[in-house]
Amino acid sequence: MATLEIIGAPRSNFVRTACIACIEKGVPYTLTPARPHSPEVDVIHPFGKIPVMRHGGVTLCETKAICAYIDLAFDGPPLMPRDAVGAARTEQWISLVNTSIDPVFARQYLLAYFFSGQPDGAPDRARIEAALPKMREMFALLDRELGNRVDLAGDAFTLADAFLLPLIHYMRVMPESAEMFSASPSVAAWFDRVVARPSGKETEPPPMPGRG
Ligand SMILES: N[C@@H](CCC(=O)N[C@@H](CS)C(=O)NCC(=O)O)C(=O)O
Repeated sequence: MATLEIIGAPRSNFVRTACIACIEKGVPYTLTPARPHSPEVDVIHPFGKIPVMRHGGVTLCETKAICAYIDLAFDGPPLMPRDAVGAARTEQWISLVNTSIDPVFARQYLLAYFFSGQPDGAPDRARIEAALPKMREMFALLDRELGNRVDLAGDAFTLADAFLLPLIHYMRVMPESAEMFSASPSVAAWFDRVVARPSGKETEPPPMPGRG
């Protein structure tokens, strides 16, 4: 069978999640750099988003679906718990990250810095300021939750951690979110643990222009 191919930009948090899933599962993969809405992406994702995946005749889009395929099609440690409660808790946290946390941390806050749409490319301060109260609430939630457990959904690494890690990676380095990160000791301790795994180290993205 052909090598599994993840297609997307290495700086994308969702692309990194798919790569982490491959490494945690022990699945060899290649990462083919591609931007959203490029032809190789559009042919697989109906809305041109990254990552997309090819494995032999199987093509898939949407990170959670790609990760489910990686988890179920290969031998290796489970990325989702196989018991009902553990699986549901993991799904719950993936959903919270994807539908509430990513839209604020990445789509609102990070994009206001890096893809502000301002003519001079300057950060969109209004968008940033509007995100900050929501970000504070989310950091407080994560800090409470991660204070009770080793990993986001339980006491072992799961896909929930793979979805959150790439977002926190960027939160550590941007000015306002770095302050929130420093004031969240349980988030910081969790981040140090997950980023030290081979999947965290091997998928570290290139720094954003002007940032670590
Ligand atoms: N629901 C998608 C979201 C993926 C996503 O938003 N990827 C971003 C890059 S991090 C993207 O392709 N953005 C371009 C766009 O939304 O048009 C998934 O889980 O894979």
